[in-house]
Amino acid sequence: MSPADQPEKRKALIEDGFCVFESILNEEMLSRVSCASNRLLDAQDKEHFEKQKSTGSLICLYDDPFFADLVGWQPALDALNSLGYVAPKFSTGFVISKPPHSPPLFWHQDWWGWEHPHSYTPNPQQIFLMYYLVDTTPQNGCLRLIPGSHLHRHPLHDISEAHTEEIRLAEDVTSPAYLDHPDEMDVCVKAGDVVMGDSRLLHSAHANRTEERRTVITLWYHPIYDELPEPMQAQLGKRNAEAPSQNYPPTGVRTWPQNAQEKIRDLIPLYTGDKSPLNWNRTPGPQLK
Ligand SMILES: O=C(O)CCC(=O)C(=O)O
Repeated sequence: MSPADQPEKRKALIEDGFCVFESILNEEMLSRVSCASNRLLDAQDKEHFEKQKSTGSLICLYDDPFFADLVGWQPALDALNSLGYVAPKFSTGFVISKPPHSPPLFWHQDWWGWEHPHSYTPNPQQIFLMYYLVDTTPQNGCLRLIPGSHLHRHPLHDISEAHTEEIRLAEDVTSPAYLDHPDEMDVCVKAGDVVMGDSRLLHSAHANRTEERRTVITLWYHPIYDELPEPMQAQLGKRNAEAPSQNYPPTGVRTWPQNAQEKIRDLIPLYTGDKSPLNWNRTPGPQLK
């Protein structure tokens, strides 16, 4: 990792698990991202929202090559750079939108590499960049999180696994998976700010009790990809081979037209070594104390 121009933000990201950069999207870009997101949201059928009650929506941004412009957005890459992350890689992202009057999001963390000892060290293997497209408050479903839970075990780690069908359907919003917790912190932001957070951090979102849609675009980057253990690199890079064959049709970024791929070429992780991909496991082990 290189020296940081923003040592306080880097300290916050590493120790608390998150930091915020203000006004990363200018008005024009905010409007372009909002149009593309609304287009995708409006194209979903009713069933999509019914299946994702708690999240709101979960649309992969590889569904629209416009998002290459957001993934490669220079002010965000400059912000990463200012934390000392000069060669980040990108894996995937989602359009997550809470419709008016929708339930809270369940508590969860998003890291999948818990079977490797590197996952129990401070530097983030994967971070989220969350762009909220409207100003957020506890009333319209702002982000809430448990500071420090990326490095330390918390009782909310023991609730059921994230993204199971039961939990996605928000059938019982009185379960601890959705409730406020005394250790939680609300992160309210302005449209166009970006929240950067460690994927291991426990987080969720309040219910949307307003009449307006509340959308966030979550992008996952790997700030120290080159320093990650090879099995992690292999898991991230295996799907990006440049010449997919008939047996292996293109997935992810390789489904985008060439000009969109080109825009984020330096951010695409490519793994050419011979290690097997690390097993995908979203449950932290007993090493998390
Ligand atoms: O909807 C939100 O505010 C948070 C989304 C989220 O938890 C995620 O992208 O992992």
